[in-house]
Amino acid sequence: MAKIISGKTLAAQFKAQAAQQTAQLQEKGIGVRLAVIIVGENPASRTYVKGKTKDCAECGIASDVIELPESISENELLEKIEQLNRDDSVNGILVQLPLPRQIREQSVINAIAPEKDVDGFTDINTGKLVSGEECFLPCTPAGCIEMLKSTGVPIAGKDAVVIGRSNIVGKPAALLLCAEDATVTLCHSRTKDLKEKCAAADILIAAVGKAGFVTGDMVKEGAVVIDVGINRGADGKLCGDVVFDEAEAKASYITPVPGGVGLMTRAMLMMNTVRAARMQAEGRALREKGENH
Ligand code: L34
Repeated sequence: MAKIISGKTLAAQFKAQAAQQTAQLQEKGIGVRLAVIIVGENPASRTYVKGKTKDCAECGIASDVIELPESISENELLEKIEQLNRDDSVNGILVQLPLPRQIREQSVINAIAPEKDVDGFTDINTGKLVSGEECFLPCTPAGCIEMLKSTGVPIAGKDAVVIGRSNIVGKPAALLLCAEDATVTLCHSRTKDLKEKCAAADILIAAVGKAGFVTGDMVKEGAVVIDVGINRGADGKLCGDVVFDEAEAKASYITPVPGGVGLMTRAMLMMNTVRAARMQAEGRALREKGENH
């Protein structure tokens, strides 16, 4: 039987750290603020955004939720982002995805000032991630890595398989694992012999978006299994991509859904937001010093 990696416990630790750092900034008169833009009525997005603002409140981070109508044009959305870019009291900007069809997601994301891109989704941030420069790490993959590290099982030299090649999870997760010296296989809908590849993985990250996708025969004995999926099962209950009972029987460690990666995504967002505030305050202090010379 696998040990459970509790997203709840680990997220609480990171949130406590974020709260402490926020308090330290506040003592110096520096506030921490996150602006979240949500477009339309997607109920899942609403739930996730609610979770994010709840975490902000717990960490002493101010949050603004900007609700915009489904019918909004790309230009109107870009204008809103530019306004937030100019507002020095806003440290982090997050545009909750997915966006309605008439809007090009990546052009909206790239409008966010890179120093406020606490999701780590802009091309500038992604480019830095690829070249190993310091940057804001995308929250979900960063959360996966922290969950792996929390087990104490070394990542270096391990065979890691990531299922799913999305820009927000699969691709950056593969890059982060690579940076941790794992040997990474990035699998997707066109991968051949997927079951065999998964069954050979020491670390298996499932980010498919299909309930029941990863079955017990795809899990290596003793593997660490990270389930990024959040699906509604036939019974209406929240579930991951992994058939939990089957995988749990073989894995050494496994993450639950709910109570797993989703909570870590939110905790990593808190860490990124405090970091953004600190870096922006340092930048301002440096500029002011420069101006006085
Ligand atoms: N821009 N869009 C942007 N950034 C993100 O990082 C996200 N993501 C994904 C969707 N779109 C995004 C999220 O925030 C997924 N995601 C997310 C965030 C929080 C949770 C799940 C996904 C979460 O809190 N999950 C809880 C249960 C939530 C429920 O009851 O539905 C859990 O325990 O898994």
